[in-house]
Amino acid sequence: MNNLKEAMNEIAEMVEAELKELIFLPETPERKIKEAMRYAVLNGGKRLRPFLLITCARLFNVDDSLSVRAAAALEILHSYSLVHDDLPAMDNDDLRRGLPTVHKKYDEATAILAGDGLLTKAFEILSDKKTHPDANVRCRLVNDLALAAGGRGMVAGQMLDLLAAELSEMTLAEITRLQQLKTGRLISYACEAGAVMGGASRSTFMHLKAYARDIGLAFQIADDILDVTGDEKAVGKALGKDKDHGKATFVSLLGLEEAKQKAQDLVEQACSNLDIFGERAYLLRDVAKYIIERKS
Ligand code: GRG
Repeated sequence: MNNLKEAMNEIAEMVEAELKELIFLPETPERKIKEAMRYAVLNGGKRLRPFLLITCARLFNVDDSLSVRAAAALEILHSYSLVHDDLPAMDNDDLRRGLPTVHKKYDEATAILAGDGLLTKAFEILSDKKTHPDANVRCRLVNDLALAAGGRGMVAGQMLDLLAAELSEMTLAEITRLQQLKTGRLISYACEAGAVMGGASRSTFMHLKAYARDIGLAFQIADDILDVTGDEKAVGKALGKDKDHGKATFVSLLGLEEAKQKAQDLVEQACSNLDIFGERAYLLRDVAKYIIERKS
């Protein structure tokens, strides 16, 4: 696991530097929007999605100078989703990553605009020649992210999540679909984009996709477990909200022990999809385990 920690830190630093360059502060009157965008993106975070993207891309010998841009784009889009999710109209959270949420630090209108700015910035980066020399690859990166994040992906999942607050009963299959859309699709994108950038064969791509689907679900189960057993300081946000709102989660449906077992089974299943890469995929195996053991 030490290797994993080092590798995660190395990639987080690389991505941090890229993010600072990509969202620079202009000396113009609208500087405040860039400040809010930087605040949303540069305030910590595990940088899990960038780690997955760059580590998968390395399996195909993609140069880090290219994959770091795609990874930054994905992290920027992820940050937008958190900014909007925290708004009073959605989850109404005051804390994120242990700091005031963007609408608390600035104001609601600025937080909405910062989210909009981040969302569009992600596509600006992906469509730029500097991200990949092949226009077909850039187009695929853009199209796949639009599908993963939009009304057939994360946004659909968020809609289901809002509707779920009004439903008293949800089945395991319904919760699974909701979470696969809300959090799973972006995690899958991370792995898939690495493979797309590296021109992976269809079968290799499908193995990574299957790995990503399983760790995405395991990630969400771990999140539900943290909501019940986690430490607010370590997690950096208010916990226990799902229970307070009577929302169905993997823990409420399965119970704590079964939820832990399911996450464990998913990680094992995920890792079996990495056999084709042999030893080279050790970091992906380690990060799958980390996902369910994390404290934040
Ligand atoms: C507003 C369109 C829209 C979507 C929001 C992702 C999301 C959809 C909401 C976040 C709500 C939430 C807390 C989901 C649980 C899983 C999750 C995405 C946690 C945050 O991701 P991490 O743990 O965060 O990777 P860091 O801070 O490490 O980047």
